[in-house]
Amino acid sequence: MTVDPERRGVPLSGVDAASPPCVLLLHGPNLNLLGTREPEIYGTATLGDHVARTEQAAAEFGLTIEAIQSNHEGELVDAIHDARGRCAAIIINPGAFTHYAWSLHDALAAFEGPIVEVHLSNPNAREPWRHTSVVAPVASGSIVGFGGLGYELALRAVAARLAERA
Ligand code: CA2
Repeated sequence: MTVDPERRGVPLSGVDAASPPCVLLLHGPNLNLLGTREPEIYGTATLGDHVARTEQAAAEFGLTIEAIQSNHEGELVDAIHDARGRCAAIIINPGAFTHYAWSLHDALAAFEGPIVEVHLSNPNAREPWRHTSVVAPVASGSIVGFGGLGYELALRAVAARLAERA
């Protein structure tokens, strides 16, 4: 693998070493509407803003971001499958799927790299039905309640985990 010496590169094993390691950034339902409604809960940044912020953090570590948003559970499952053996890590905000989509749990369980669950709001401080995450048990960790900063923190956590594995 070629690492830009100006960057804090993340060595990898088990993924395609020919190109810069990718991190799959997944977003679930309705998150395409960020910035248009409920700014008091989710802030004013758009999904594009969050992706750009994560890309910027990734560049520091010689990582690239592959960003996918879908309102369809099966498409997210397919994206996770497609990342196996190809992407180094996954950062996922599954939206409301967090609370009941066991297919995402199972797909993520079959992914070999670090997984970070991100939520803009703190679901544990909201309605009781948001207190359960079916993704958390198969994630390396969860970052909740810090708005867009959560994506940057997640990227740093991923880079640290990948460096440990090298
Ligand atoms: O806090 C988060 O990041 C959530 O994943 C956001 C989900 C919610 O179901 C989770 O409990 C916590 C909902 C995202 C809906 O976002 C919208 C944004 C603007 C307009 C409408 C929906």
